[in-house]
Amino acid sequence: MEQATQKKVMISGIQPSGDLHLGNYLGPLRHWPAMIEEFDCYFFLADLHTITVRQDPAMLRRRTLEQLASYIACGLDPEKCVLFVQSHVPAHSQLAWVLDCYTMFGELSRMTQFKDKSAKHADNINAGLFTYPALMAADILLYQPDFVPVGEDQKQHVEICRDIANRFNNIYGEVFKVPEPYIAKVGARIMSLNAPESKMSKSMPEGCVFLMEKPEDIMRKFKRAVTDSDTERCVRYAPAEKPGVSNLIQIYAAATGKSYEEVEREFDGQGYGKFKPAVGEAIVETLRPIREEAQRLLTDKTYLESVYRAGAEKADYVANKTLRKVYKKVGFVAR
Ligand code: ATP
Ligand code: LTN
Repeated sequence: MEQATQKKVMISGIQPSGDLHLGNYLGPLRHWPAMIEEFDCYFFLADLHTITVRQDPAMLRRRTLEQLASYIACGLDPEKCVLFVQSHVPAHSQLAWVLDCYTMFGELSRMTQFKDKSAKHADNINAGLFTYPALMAADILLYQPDFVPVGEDQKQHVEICRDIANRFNNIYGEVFKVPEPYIAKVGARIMSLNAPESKMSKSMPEGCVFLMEKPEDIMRKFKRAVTDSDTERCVRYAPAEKPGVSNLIQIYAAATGKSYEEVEREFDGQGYGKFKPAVGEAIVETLRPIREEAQRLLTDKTYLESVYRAGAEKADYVANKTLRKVYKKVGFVAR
């Protein structure tokens, strides 16, 4: 580990609170395999974060393993990056408490995700939901990363993480590296297939395509995708006027690596009838090898266990170095 620190460091996580979907894949996940070649990468399953909203314990366990299998199936080779479960590395919770004390009530109150989730779960506006960004800052700062690859919706959380790090550094000296968010341009905000004004999300399953979904179900969702009621019915990228079609263009471009102009040219004069199934097929073929490999890995629990155990050990080592430094700086007596 020590000599590898010449490379830039990256960290990111996804909550195993629902099955992984196309938004998670085309937004952050699909970019990660290339990053492991270039950077020292840490990818984790953010299980501590999931309990800010009530979870079914058995489902959470199942999804955590499934998500790990999907990470590997998407190309995250555990030999080349560190894959771990957040709750296996106690330093996350330990640093989160310290950072809670350097995070302001006012700044937490401004977080869009807190406002959205407390509106959605009005019966359970718990302290964890409110202080979530401090835990996320701990997740990040423990590893002294240069970049944090996330989807557009997490930018605000990376920004508050930077503010917390700067505040701490201003008091105690350069303890934390202040990381940059890393947001891919194409695919950063995939919209729901049946409500293209909202982001694709597991809480709206009809407009959401899951990575483990059967090809026929994926095709059905794409064929039913909402397009636009304009009269020209042409495949043209114009998000404000034609959100449905533009979203499909974005999905097709992300899956095939083509530019928006190339996609427009390919379907020029063909109407939506041909375009929608073509996008569906491109996604079915993109997801097929991932689904098959994840299913295969899920039959080998011993292997998955060996991956997350080794990951926790490596993560623990790096995280504890930062945690010890922080404890010392704030004045805790070493054990
Ligand atoms: P929810 O359904 O509760 O909104 P989610 O599906 O967005 O949750 P998260 O765990 O919040 O799942 O997101 C994991 C990662 O995927 C984050 O980096 C997030 O930015 C990204 N992401 C989620 N949805 C999309 C989307 N529709 N388009 C692009 N990126 C997305
Ligand atoms: N908040 C993120 C998940 C997450 C994360 C992180 C992402 C938790 N900790 C650290 C990047 C870095 C989400 O809900 N998608």
